Amino acid sequence: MERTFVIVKPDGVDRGLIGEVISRYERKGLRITECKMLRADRATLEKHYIEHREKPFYEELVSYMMRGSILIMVVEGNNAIKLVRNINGKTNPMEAEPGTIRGDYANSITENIVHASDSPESAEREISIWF
Ligand SMILES: Nc1nc2c(ncn2[C@@H]2O[C@H](COP(=O)(O)OP(=O)(O)OP(=O)(O)O)[C@@H](O)[C@H]2O)c(=O)[nH]1
Ligand SMILES: [Mg+2]
Repeated sequence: MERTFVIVKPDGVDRGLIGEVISRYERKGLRITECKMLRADRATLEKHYIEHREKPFYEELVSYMMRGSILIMVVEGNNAIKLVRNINGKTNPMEAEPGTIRGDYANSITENIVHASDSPESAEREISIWF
């Protein structure tokens, strides 16, 4: 059993895609074990995105994530980390396959609907930041 940390980002919430995102994880046999709606503050986002702090898109990313409400959750199941990233699709919407969340709904590399942890270490680090 594995757990991962997921965010439905402000564009996903504004576009009414919370149910769509959650149902895709649930249909794959994963379970939502924690869930909360909130407005993210800069200090929390700076911790969450520490690996990207020197990147040219960092400020745009943090501003976008503060633009509206987000839904944070913990998703559990066998191989949850890899399965959720497969369901989300590639970061760049031009490379994300149809049938993935980003492939079906995103057209911008910044505004790409969802976040999910990329390793067990990131998952535990991110869960402890947000919950
Ligand atoms: N504008 C811009 N935004 C980017 C770029 N790369 C990443 N981002 C944004 O920064 C977020 C985090 O980047 P990564 O961690 O590399 O991508 P990821 O693991 O597929 O996405 P997350 O699940 O959100 O972490 C992405 O989801 C995008 O919102 C880029 O080259 N340009
Ligand atoms: Mg990432």
